Amino acid sequence: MKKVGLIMGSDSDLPVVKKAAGILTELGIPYEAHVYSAHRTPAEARDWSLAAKENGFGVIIAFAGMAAHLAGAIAANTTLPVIGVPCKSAVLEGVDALLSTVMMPSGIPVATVAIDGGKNAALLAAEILALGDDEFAAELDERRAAEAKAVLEKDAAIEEQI
Ligand code: RP5
Repeated sequence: MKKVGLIMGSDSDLPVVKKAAGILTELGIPYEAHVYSAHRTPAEARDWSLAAKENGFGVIIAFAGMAAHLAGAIAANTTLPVIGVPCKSAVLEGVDALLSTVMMPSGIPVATVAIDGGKNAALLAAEILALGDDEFAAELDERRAAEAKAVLEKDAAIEEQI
């Protein structure tokens, strides 16, 4: 299976990155994580993105806060699917990063998930990889069914209490 690249703008984004890494580990998807900033280390972010496809990556998840240009800067250098995760900051609670990540000009797409949405980013990456792997797609269907069952069990438990 192709790898997922987890690129964060700062090591302060690590708690959100770990949410994604946990899901990828559960699903058996190989990944690599790096700290490359669109602003502080633009050359490294560019070089990694340019080589990502030939280095065996299938999807890239970019995590950044504040004036978050990382996902767009990566997407500018590859046609691999790029998922952007806006990370919460102290001042504007992540709305700054959400708008910076989601409002890409046409031509360079970034699939943006919720603020601090590391888990959904990993699940979306898994669904993209599953497009070319029927067996893995069936695993994702089973996982979804198990989660639905757990919700219905909670529904039954609530009905007994109220
Ligand atoms: C962004 O600035 C990073 O992605 C991080 O979310 C934010 C703050 O970075 P630090 O000042 O904590 O390194 O580039």
